[in-house]
Amino acid sequence: STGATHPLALAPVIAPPSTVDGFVREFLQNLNLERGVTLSASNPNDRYIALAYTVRDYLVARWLEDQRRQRETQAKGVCYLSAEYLLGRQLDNNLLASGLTDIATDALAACGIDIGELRELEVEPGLGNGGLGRLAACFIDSLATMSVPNVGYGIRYEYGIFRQTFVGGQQVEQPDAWLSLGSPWEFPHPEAAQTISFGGHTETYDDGGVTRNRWVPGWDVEAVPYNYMVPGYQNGRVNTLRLWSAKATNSFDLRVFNSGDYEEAVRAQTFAENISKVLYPEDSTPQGKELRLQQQYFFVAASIRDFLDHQLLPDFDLTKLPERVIFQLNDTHPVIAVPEFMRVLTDEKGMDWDAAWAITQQCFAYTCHTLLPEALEVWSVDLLGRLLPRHLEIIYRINEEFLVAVRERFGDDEMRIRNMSIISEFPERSVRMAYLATVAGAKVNGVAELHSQLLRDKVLPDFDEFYPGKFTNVTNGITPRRFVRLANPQLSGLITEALGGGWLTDMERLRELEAYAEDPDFRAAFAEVKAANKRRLNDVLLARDGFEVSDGHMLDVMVKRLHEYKRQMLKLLHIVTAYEGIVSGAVAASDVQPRTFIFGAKAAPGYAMAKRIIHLINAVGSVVNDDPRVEGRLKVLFPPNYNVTLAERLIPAADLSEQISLAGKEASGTGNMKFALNGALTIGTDDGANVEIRQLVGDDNFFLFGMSEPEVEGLWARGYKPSEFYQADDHLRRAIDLIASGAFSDGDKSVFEPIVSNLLYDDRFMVLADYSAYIDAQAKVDAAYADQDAWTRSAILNVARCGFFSSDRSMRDYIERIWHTPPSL
Ligand code: GL9
Repeated sequence: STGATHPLALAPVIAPPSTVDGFVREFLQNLNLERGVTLSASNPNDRYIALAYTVRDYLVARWLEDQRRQRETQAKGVCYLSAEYLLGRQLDNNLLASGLTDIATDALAACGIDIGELRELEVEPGLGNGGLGRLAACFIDSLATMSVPNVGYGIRYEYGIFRQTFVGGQQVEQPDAWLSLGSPWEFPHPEAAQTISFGGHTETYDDGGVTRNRWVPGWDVEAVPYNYMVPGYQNGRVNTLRLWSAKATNSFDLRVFNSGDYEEAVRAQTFAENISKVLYPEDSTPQGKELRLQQQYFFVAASIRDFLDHQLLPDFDLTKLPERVIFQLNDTHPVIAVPEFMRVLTDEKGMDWDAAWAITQQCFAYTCHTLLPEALEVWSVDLLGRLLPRHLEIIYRINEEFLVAVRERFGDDEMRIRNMSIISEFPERSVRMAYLATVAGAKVNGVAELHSQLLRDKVLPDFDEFYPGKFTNVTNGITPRRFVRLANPQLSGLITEALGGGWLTDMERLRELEAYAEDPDFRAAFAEVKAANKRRLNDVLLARDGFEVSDGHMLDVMVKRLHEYKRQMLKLLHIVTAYEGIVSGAVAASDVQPRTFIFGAKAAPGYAMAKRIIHLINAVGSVVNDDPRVEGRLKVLFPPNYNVTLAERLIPAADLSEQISLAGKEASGTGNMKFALNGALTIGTDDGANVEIRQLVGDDNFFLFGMSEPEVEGLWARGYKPSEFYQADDHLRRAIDLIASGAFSDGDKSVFEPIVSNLLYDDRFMVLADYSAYIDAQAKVDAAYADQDAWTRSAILNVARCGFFSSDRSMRDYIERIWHTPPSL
């Protein structure tokens, strides 16, 4: 209690009235008080910021109330630890969640402002690379919508994922200065900074007769929390996302200052602040950089401290932690939290090792997002020991005790011991973070049925045997609020007309649309929505990139990170084959179903092959788009800088969703779900969540092709020779020869030679082996598309049968099988 006596201060959460007048007043006040301008003197950025503050003002009361209640009830909650949150724009989402969309639109119109124009000014926080970061954003949306206590913890990168531009068809990265015009959605709390230590050494000391180890750190930085509201969908619930930003500590400054070296003081400041400067743009291929480990430890140490010191009541009995919290590890990135938690419980809280370890094993769970061996993070002991010496000791002890237990169970099977050790010896001594997470976690989950199965059978079979019941699956999901309601308002309107309200938080209700698939009027309306979405996309791409989306074209879309395993090259070979067929005269242009192929993909800046493939897509695009022989039939568009904002426009307009990874490589995919829920049909391999999509929508409504995962393994075992596939297939040979001839590089054969020879002589992801099956499946797509009404029926069935992929369902699975965190109302 503050000792307040004024009646207003006794209920100190004040929300403005939910009326147009109330909104106008709040908005104008924000222009005056926060921007220091009048309406007539304001510029568009002032208005956007004032609008954002106004929406915030409505949500804040609920947020403060939910925080108060959480402190009071101390209900069990989820601390989601994720190095990435790919949030997308906030304004529309927060308007939708608060139910203020219409009021805000009218209020701004009454001020002479088109809210649509302000919407376009928001720079999306791109604090993630792709699927993994977007998944985290979907999950916190669902948790808030389901009223489950949750804090999302992460890093407030000053620069998010780079802005992609094309120069001469090649990717050039630009910094993403997303904060430069202000950041109205965040609440900075510099006064609540945590001090996070690094380096130094460990020492033993005498603790009343017992010898203990402790850490004597070498340097530290401040972790400043920035809080974001995470509103549930029209349920009055607001959870928190807390992102940490690095700042130099005073002690750091002071020490250097006392040495009289001003330049050195400023340099030290920069060094500290580098920690949260930039998101590493490598998806699935961590480079083992020291700064990245600094980032990881920085945010998990701050988060654990925040939870223990500020979320718990002061006299909390730490042995009760498993009833109060679960820390979910989003991939290996936050796994250093495990030894940090052990260090805090033992070294700082004085708990004995066994008790601390028993608690730790109940308070953590781990999600694995990949099978690619190069994506499983490993830190060299040398680096880890230098940066976090005490943590390395703790990891050694965890490993020692773990291996003792393994020996007890399996005997002195040295091969197995070596395979299961958290410490690997080759090529250098290092810590396998996925193993550490598996040993520490109460549960380990993969992200789709196939992936979870392969994780148990291929990646961690010994662990699966050692820990029966620890491994489980939770198939990924996507939030229907952003990816259906906001991205596709017209489809949402049509669904609501048919089903009434309530489906957006109960997506299994989409099943009721199955009956409507048989209704010609509904099909016509559905087709009209798709056509309208294509027109809207045309407007967006025209304004953004000067591209035109022609009427009557099938929209064939492949959007995702550029990676060889995802096989953008396979898509490109299909395009080159279609093009070559027409220009060689083998196929009459008039017989070809008009198609526009759309790509969206960023390549990791250091991934040379991926960047070359981007170059080739652009090169093929400019030749195809300029060739009068295929005009009106084939078009290739590659808008740069694919991001959440563009996804929201592209996906609802798509007819065909390309999900064509080599079977066994794509852990889940989540784009695949977004397309299906927006009425695109999928052409895909039996990989990741495609498997489950196909099972749900039925074979008649899905274009399956290519080898299955066991067939892939079989072909590897027999010995894969891509050149044999090249020799055996005329179309394939002609497509590859055309690329090799320099037809897409002004006759210069050298430009794409590395791609050609990689395909012919290496082809790790078996593009050539799946080529002919892919071309056949694409012929079936053409045939199916010719019957528009039947296609629309299939599209409706895709929507009707994919309610399962709501992230609300994913959250229910985590809650019931891993977290045990019921809603707290
Ligand atoms: C990924 C997997 O590759 C995807 O298949 C999966 O859908 C998502 C979410 O579980 O996780 N793992 C991973 O490292 N990325 C994924 O998309 N990469 C990026 O986020 C770029």
